[in-house]
Parts: sequence; C-alpha cells; structure tokens
Amino acid sequence: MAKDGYNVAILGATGAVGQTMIKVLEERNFPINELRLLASPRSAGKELEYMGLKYKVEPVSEEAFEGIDIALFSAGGSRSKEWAPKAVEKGAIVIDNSSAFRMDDDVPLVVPEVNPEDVKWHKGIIANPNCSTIQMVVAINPIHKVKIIKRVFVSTYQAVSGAGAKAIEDLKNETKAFFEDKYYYPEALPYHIAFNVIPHIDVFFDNGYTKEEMKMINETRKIMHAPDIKVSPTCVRVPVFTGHSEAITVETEEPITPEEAREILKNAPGVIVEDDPKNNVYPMPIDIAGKDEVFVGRIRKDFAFDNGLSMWVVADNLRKGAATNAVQIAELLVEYELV
Ligand code: NAP
Ligand code: 3JM
Repeated sequence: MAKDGYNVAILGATGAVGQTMIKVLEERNFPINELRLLASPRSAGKELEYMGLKYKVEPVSEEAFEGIDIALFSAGGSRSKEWAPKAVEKGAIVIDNSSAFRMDDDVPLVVPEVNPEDVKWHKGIIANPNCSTIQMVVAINPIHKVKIIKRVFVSTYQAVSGAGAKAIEDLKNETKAFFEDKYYYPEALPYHIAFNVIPHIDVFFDNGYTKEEMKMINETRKIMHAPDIKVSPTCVRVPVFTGHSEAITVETEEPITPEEAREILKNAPGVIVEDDPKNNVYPMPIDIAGKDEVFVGRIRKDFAFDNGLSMWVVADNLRKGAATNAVQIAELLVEYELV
C-alpha cells in the first residue's frame, strides 16, 4: 500500500538544481511527510521556502538520513560517492543527479519517458542522467522504436546554469563588467562566457572528447537499451542562462520522412513539437525556460545520408535535464510501490 507521505531529503538543496527540486516537488504536489534540506556546513542555518514555510538548511551528516525514504542528491560526484552509500545504509533510496554511479551495472539510469521499468531493479541508488542526454533520448527514442537509429550526430548549445549557481553569476558579472568597460575574471567556467562560446564542458580525456561528450555516448546506450547505437557529440557552452539546445541528426536503418517523424513526436510522451518554419516557429531557450517538456522543431530530411533526419531539440536543463526528471523517478517509486 502506498503511504500518505514520504520523508524526503535533498542533498545540495542550496544549489541551482537543489532549489529547482524544491520548486518541482511543490508544483507536482509530491506527497511529503517530512522534508530535510541538506548542504555543506557553509549553508547551515540558511533558510529556504517550501509550500510557503521556511526550512533551515542542515549540514549533511549520517544522522540526517535517519528515517528518510527518498534522498535526492545534487551536490557533485564526490559528495555522492561519500554520502550515497551511507544514506542507503540508513534505509533511503537515493536518486543521484551526478555522474558518480550512472554507468555502474547495478545502478539503473532512468528517464521515465524512455525506460521507467528500470527503476524496479534498483539496489538503493537510481541515477539521473546528464541533462544533455535526457533531452536527446526523450526526442530520439520514440523514433528509434519505429525506425531503428544507427547513429546520432549532436552539437549542444548548453546554458550556463548547467554548471551551477557560480556559473550563472559569471555570465551576469561578465556582461555587467563589459558594459562598464571593465573585465570580470570567470570563477566557475574555464573562459569568459559573455559574448563567447566555449567548446569544452567538464574535463578532457586523452581521446580528444570531453567527459560531457562521453556521458552522451555511454548514457544514451544504457537508457535506450541500444548497445550498438553510435553517438558523435560536440558539447558547447553558450551565453544563455537557462535551456540547453541541441542540433541532432539521426541515421535510421529504414527511410523515414519528416512527416512521419513529426507524427511520431507529436504522440511521444513528454515531447512538444513546435515546427512551423513558414511562420518562424521553432523552440528557443528563452521561451521554454520554466517548462518540463522537451521541445522539438526544424524537423527535416538530412541531405548527408540516405536515411538521415535532422531536428532541433530544446529543454530546460535545470528542470527536465535535472530536477523534474529526478522527481519523476521518485513518482515512479511511489507508483510501483517500491518505497
Ligand atoms: P551548485 O549550484 O554549485 O550547487 C552545489 C550544491 O552542492 C550546493 O547546495 C552546495 O552546498 C552543495 N555542496 C557542495 N559541497 C558540498 C559538501 N562538501 N557537502 C554537502 N553539500 C555540498 O551546483 P548545481 O548546478 O546545483 O549542481 C549540483 C550537482 O548536480 C552537480 O555537481 C552535478 O553532479 C549534478 N547536476 C546534474 C545535472 C544533470 O544533468 N542531471 C545537471 C546539473 C548538475 P553549499 O551551498 O553549502 O555550498
Ligand atoms: C553536471 O563536482 C562534480 O563532480 C560535478 C560535475 C557535474 C556533473 C557530474 O559529472 O556529475 C557538473 C554538472 C554534471 C552531470 O550531470 O553529469
């Protein structure tokens, strides 16, 4: 029997993702009995609001997970590695937003529109995929189910909020300084991002790809249960506050027309098609920030492949790319009576 309410903890509650989690839990009316907001000792005592009430942020500790049913983690990979096993030991189910456990064989990696059933084999930790992967698989999996996708080429245009609260401040401060004829030294991003684009997200590997790009390659295969799908990503940071955009080209085994793809995507869960080039209608980050769906436009035949299809995919990286997807996973736990 489902309970009336669950004890929920958020680790990283003061961060860009954590604060969005609080909002999303509130908006979706997730059944909460007790809410614990956790962060570093730096934030202890800080107050955050949920449902009109003020909650004091507590420093993370083992005791903080006592009696918790669901723990939403968004405090970075090393904090996840340190605290997730302890939270599980205390009896919590951890939904982890970092890359720490995503590729572990005994950890499901879940996008509810794509592989909801995978939550059923969790052993205490469920991983939330990377923001760029989430919006891509929500858009391409419905096509893959009808016409098998062999490969995917993707270039991302990623908002600064994906790099955390300090990166948002970098863009604000750099822009302000520019108009005052000053220079602001970036604190969170590798280079100045205002009036620039940076083809570098997360660390570089020896193969010439970044870790963000390797996440898109490996996570896509795991979520879609498609070990043979080939992904060629280039991940780029752009001076946008919220909303990642992606230029995606897929090659299918069988031919697919743009009209077929549009019909498939119109009926796909969590997808909104905004595609009317004659009237200049296509999704843009400025319009979709604050929304939970994945928006698709510019659906067209790709001229470089016989069976090629191109599209433009936009989603709110802090919501569907992180907080909303995590809360949807929590909702699945309730629906399947796993908590
Ligand atoms: P952020 O704005 O920089 O926030 C970081 C959060 O982690 C803050 O609440 C911070 O608390 C907390 N924290 C830092 N060090 C800590 C420590 N030693 N102990 C406890 N808490 C600590 O970053 P964000 O954008 O919210 O992202 C947070 C994490 O979520 C990322 O590192 C990443 O792993 C994950 N993430 C995932 C996605 C996704 O695609 N699914 C997207 C973005 C981020 P204080 O305020 O006290 O410092
Ligand atoms: C998005 O400190 C860290 O380990 C966080 C790095 C990070 C990640 C990650 O690898 O967990 C920042 C922003 C992500 C992510 O979603 O993969």
